[in-house]
Amino acid sequence: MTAVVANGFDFSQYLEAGRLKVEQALDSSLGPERPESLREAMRYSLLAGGKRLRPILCLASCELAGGDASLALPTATALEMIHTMSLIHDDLPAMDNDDLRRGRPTNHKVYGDATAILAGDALLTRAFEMVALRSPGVPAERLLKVIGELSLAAGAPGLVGGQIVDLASEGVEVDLDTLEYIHLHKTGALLQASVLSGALIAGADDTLLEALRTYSRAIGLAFQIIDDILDVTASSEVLGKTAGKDLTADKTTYPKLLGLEESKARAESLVKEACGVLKPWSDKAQPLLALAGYITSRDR
Ligand code: GRG
Repeated sequence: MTAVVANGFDFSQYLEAGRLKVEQALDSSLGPERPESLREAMRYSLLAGGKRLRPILCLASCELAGGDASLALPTATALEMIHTMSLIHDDLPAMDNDDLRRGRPTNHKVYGDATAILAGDALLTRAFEMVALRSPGVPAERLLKVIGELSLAAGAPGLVGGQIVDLASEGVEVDLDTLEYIHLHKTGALLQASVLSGALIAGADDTLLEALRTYSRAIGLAFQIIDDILDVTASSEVLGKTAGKDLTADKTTYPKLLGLEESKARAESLVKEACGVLKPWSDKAQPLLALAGYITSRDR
């Protein structure tokens, strides 16, 4: 990625430093799972790379709220665990039935369906363990709020609800409202929880939390619009997952409803809205502002 430097803030460097911090934390987050086959399947998907956007958003928002990012690191790993489990389950034959993820064969292709389901289950429950039992130094009432946000984002009010509507929408005409519902739940909910949980750990006040709620809703929707666009414009090699999947599965997408140009314009306008609400925090918000821009400029 080319260096993006604004007001002395080097975003490429920030992103890479955040990614390395998260990779290290993820590497040491598992153990002592038994049997070894379960541990291996969990590690296979958790340590397969990925942009690590959710944990980085969490750390950035903790810092914006005046917190020490290291206190948010266990929650940041928890977010990546929930995200990874959702990818493992999404790729199963009963769901999107895919064989390529993060540039490698999907979890069930390597370990079989049963182990993939259980590795996902173990990652999901480990995520809550990370917050409840492995977050030293954070007051219990803040952790409780984080657990609440993660529960809402992962369950029926979030990812699960979005996924159900998404699966039910294959091969049928879907209007823009339904598509927005799918995107906000299937993808937006966890991105929102990433931003909010970092701020909650830092003890953010209601004004900042409300601004971050608006910011994260907008970037969550923009993220999935760009995902829809990349599905038709990028290659499987670059994406690390099967390109053109939405077309094959006969899914309604933003490009299908609005065309490529208008979809891109909508994503950009959402990012503008997201950045607008953080204006009062200007300098301290540089990482979150740059992360919002990255969402529309990314190529994978
Ligand atoms: C969480 C209990 C629970 C169940 C999961 C399977 C399922 C229910 C939901 C599917 C959610 C899903 C796969 C949404 C797609 C989100 C998305 C855009 C993924 C790609 O995210 P990136 O681009 O991927 O951040 P990397 O690999 O970079 O992390």
